[in-house]
Amino acid sequence: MQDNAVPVREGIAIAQRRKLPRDFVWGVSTSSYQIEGATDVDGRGPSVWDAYCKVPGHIANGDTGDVACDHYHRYAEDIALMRRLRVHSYRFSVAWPRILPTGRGTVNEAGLAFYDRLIDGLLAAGIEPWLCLYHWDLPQALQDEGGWLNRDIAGWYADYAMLIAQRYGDRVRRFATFNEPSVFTLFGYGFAWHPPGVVDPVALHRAIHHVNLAHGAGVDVLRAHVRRSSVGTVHNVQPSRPAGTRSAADIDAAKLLDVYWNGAFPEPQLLGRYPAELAKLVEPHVQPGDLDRICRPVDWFGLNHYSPVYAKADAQAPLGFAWADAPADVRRSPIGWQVDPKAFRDTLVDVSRRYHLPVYVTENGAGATETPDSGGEILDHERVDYLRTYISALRDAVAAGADVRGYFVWSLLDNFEWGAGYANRFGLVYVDYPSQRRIPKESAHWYARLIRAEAMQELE
Ligand code: IFM
Repeated sequence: MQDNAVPVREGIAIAQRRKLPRDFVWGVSTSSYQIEGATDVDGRGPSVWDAYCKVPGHIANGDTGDVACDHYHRYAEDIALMRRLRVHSYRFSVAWPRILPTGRGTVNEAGLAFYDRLIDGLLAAGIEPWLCLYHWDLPQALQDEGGWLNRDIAGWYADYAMLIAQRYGDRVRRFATFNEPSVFTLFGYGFAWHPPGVVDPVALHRAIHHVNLAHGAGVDVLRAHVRRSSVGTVHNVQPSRPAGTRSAADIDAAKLLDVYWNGAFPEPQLLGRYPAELAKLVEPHVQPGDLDRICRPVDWFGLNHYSPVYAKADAQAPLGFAWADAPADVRRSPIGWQVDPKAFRDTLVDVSRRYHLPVYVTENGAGATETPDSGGEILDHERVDYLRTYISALRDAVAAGADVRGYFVWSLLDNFEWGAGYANRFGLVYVDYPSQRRIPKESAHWYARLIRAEAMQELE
């Protein structure tokens, strides 16, 4: 154990100092492309990520999601793991091209049946499914028709939401329309780090608006067709800070990143307006009535939060700022992300006050590059420490008045971490990819003990 690490049992006591609301939800999150594999099995159509991964240089080590954690075939084992963790809820995403191989039109019954099995297995294990409709794996066929740049996509998405509501709405009531819309739009159209891999500010603003329109259309469908539905969106919200020299220009760069990262989706969706800096840029793509179509009533705010993000001035950059790493003088995780639980606490308080919605932390966790020790164990003390201090910060936020109702660790399993491939591991459970063996890490045992201890407290 490291010198400064808190022993695990004491860690639970510290993480438990303040009481959380009754019925607080403890869960874990994953997403389809990152874990399912089976990309050409049982009629699944190609997604934009299948194509993007095949281009040399896009993904570290040439990795792809072709096999990933083979969750498509091993979902029952993964549900059993969640049972051992004692989680109440599991947030997963549906792969749009698995149930609609070309994005619209012909339905793939085998794909629908997979999520039936998953949902039924979760319910049988006493775990509530939280279904996210979009975690970035757009059907390639829709991309070929313009993808998020085609305004018709709001209707295509609404039809997809209808299929989901009609098929699963008898067993699922928790739905997220999107996961981190600001990430896939900014990285896809602003930095070319995600598909479709272009740098085009006009396209970025168009895509932002169409994703917002799709969100509004999806909310309406889910609310109308699922009894007792509980609908939200999963936003990533993190303070945006200036890197580089921290000059006035860097400060402006950080403010601009903040607009794209933290404002472009929650503000139109929940406040009915684009942030002032964005309004002019989005305007050419907006039609009368659009903001009413986007700003629909939702039930909760899904917050993904890991660490502050950084920007620096770059006069040559198409968006007027460049992405930056966290400075060397701040505390950082093994993959270089800043560790700052106070920023998490402040974000929770801020989001809760600003949007007046119950907040569920739908992702939080720590990445590392780890291997089992000689005894075959993964003693991930740094992750335990991260989770302990972030959960403690969450309690501080609740004590300060934030309405936080749940917390989901990212992630259940090590998985395909987008451009970083399989090198960055975020799981509570280690995946030995060649054998697909799952090995719960120390953090998994810690989390299970925390959930049990919380349940005991609720009984007191
Ligand atoms: O793996 C991702 C996930 O897909 C979206 N949120 C951040 C995670 C860690 O980078």
